[in-house]
Amino acid sequence: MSLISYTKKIIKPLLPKKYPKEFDYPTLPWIDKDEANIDSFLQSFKQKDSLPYDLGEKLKFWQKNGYVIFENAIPHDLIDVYLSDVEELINNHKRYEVLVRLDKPEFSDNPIRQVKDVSVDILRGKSVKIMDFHNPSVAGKKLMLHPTIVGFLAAVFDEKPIAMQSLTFLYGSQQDTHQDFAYVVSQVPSHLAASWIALEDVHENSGPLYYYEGSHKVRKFDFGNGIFFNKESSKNPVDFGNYLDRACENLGLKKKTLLINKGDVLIWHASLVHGGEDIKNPELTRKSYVSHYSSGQAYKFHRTRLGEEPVRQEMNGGEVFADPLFLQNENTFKAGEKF
Ligand SMILES: O=C(O)CCC(=O)C(=O)O
Repeated sequence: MSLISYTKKIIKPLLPKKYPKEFDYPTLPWIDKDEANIDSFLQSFKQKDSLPYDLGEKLKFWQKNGYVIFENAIPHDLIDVYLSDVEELINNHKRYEVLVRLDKPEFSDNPIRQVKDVSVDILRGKSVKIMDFHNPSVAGKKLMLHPTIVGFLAAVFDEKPIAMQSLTFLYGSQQDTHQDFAYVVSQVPSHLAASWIALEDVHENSGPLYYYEGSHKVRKFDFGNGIFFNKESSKNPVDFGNYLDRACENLGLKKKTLLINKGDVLIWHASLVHGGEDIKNPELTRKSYVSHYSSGQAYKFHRTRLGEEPVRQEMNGGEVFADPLFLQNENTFKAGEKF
């Protein structure tokens, strides 16, 4: 399959036939419903006692603000192994079948490429997202399915979390303000969350992530054909960003900059409004690892093989699917096995 048809196949079949204007209320995660009662939920949520944090406090913060931060949650030596896997991938890119997204004007006709077809200089530069490197990298899987993250999301979905995809950044993304549900779509669009793991301390001039506290409740943007962005939309991502910035400012929501340290994790709600600040010092890297998650009922198939039982890997009470396009490469970066 060509990369262009790969991209089309990822997004298109996951979208509902008739595009909605809002999430479907009955299918919302329990915590997003009006009647949600965290204290009574916790009485029957057995895993809470095995978590190294006060789950009730974190869930209450999430419900109000649309995100949580876990400081010092991920061991630095696991991060270092993942970074050495990334180094190997870039240095010897001609050997590997891993996709990158290049958000640069010169690649706009076909932004998704194989690493082996892109020069080391470009791979090491800005506006590059390494896609789904967790599939070959065992360390990448252990990061995305770390018990701190899985335990929290199991409570948010009241179900087993499934890791859908990952993006690895060496520099700040400088991405427009957005909400993820418009771009990352599962069969139940509200069953979505993301984690952002700092692979190094974040410097304020490196183009940090920003987000608006409590913005997961702003009224949804209409792309002209509903809440998802696709080729039939009459509005574009810039319109989306402008609408969201204005809506958050009008509501007086606080804009926060994510200045966290290596090993800290941000987890955000499907609808949290966020984006990437401008890079003020181009010398500064901002190494980070983003993963998106859904629930078992909303993400039953790998996005490139709808209707086909995926090859599942279970870890810490969460799951991730093997990449059906490159099955032979799954877990071939083995350094993470020692953790
Ligand atoms: O890390 C960033 O700068 C942006 C990441 C992001 O917005 C996303 O993956 O949805």
